[in-house]
Amino acid sequence: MPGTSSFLIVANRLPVDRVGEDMWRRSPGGLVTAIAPVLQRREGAWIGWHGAPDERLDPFEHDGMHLIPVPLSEQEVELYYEGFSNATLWPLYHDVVATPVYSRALWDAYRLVNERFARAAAEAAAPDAVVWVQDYQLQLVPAMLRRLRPDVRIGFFLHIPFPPGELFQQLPWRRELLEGLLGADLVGFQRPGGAANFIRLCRKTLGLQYQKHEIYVEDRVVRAEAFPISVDFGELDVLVREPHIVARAQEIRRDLGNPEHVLLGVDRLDYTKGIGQRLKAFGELLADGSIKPGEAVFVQIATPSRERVEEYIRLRDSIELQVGRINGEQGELGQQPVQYLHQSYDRDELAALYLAADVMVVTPLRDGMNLVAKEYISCRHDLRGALVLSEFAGAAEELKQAFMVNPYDVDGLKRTMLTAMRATPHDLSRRMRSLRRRVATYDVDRWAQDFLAALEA
Ligand code: ADQ
Repeated sequence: MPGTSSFLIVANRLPVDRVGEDMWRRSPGGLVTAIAPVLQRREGAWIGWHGAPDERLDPFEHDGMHLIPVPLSEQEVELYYEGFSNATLWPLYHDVVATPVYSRALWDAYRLVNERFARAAAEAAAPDAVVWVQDYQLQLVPAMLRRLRPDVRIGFFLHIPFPPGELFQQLPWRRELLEGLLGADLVGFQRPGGAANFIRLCRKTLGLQYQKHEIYVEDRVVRAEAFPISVDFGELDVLVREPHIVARAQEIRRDLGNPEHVLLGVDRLDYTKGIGQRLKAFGELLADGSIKPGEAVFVQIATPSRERVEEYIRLRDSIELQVGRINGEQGELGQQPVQYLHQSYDRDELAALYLAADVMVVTPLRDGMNLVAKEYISCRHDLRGALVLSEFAGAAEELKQAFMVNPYDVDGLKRTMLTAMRATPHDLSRRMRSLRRRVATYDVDRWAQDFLAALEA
């Protein structure tokens, strides 16, 4: 029996966090902001896990959205989410910067949970519905759903990089994953390179024919293309002009001792983000006297993330050791060059931090897009502020006017951070104007519209 939703989002998580018994709050983040209005307009539904293991919940309404919880057991969280998604796929898709774990038990759980999501979507979708599946945790869902419901139109978007064949081929279940994605009518990637990697792999591994963006799968055509995700430029641009944000930004600078340069990093605490590399570069600049004591402060905000996965536990220890060393060796009484905060902040505080920072340092070793870079740009209507950006972030494809770096090159990183700190106001405003033009025209709303237009064409 088909369901009643003509538009469905399927994602690992529902777009809400629990704030009390049966009380929910919309989760922060661009995806929710972009998709919530589409859902509300189209009477759609969102299928996802609600965040608590071993709990079954009935579908409920929140904020004009129909939400359909998918249950996960404690063990499935461990094997499917922390395991196959975050200890196998995440490192493999990010250039194997950590060693992926290949385990049949993790794969079995991944397949089982993907099947459950596909069944939930099949039950909720109205005849000929549009279903948009999100991200690496659910790559088998498109094919599973197509088997159950050949009538629906299926889109898939991968938020993280899609790796080159040399790496992807390591995966013992590479055929199954490619076939899973090929269940979709449209497979979206952050960069054209991701789409090209995928198309080449379909030819090489599955022997499929293709032309440009189209792959021929039996009697169907699957399109694979890039749709670079973005942020809500307009919302940030308005928010950051509000007096309480401006005042808070000034207060932050004062609390830091009004240094000449405030450098800022904002990331989930993840080994792909290059936090250690940027701290090393900053520490060396202090040690070799390129930055005078008290001249600059580095604020590193690191959101707690995946705290039960082993690599993340090790990363936290190593970053905290590094911060302690730099402050111990280069600091003075009452004056620490690195301010490290292992905490989450709300939109207002993040906006104030962006406004307070002279140099935003975004140095991932590999990143699907990196929204922090685009958020920073959205907040700098004053045309001040410098963006130091890794060439390995998806965002580098669009944000050509940033100060580009290779985060593996410590000397290059040091040089570029200094160049950004010493840049003239004229140079900064010229760069920022062009960066803002890009993010303003290609915002998150446009991203969702473009993807859905291509899916429904
Ligand atoms: P992430 O790896 O999480 O996303 P990113 O794109 O930078 O990386 O998004 C992080 C988001 O979390 C930003 O909106 C940021 O403001 C917020 N955030 C970070 N630190 C925070 C803190 N301390 N407190 C509160 N909020 C914080 C994945 C991919 C990316 C891709 C996005 C979207 O890895 O490459 O850009 O999905 O597709």
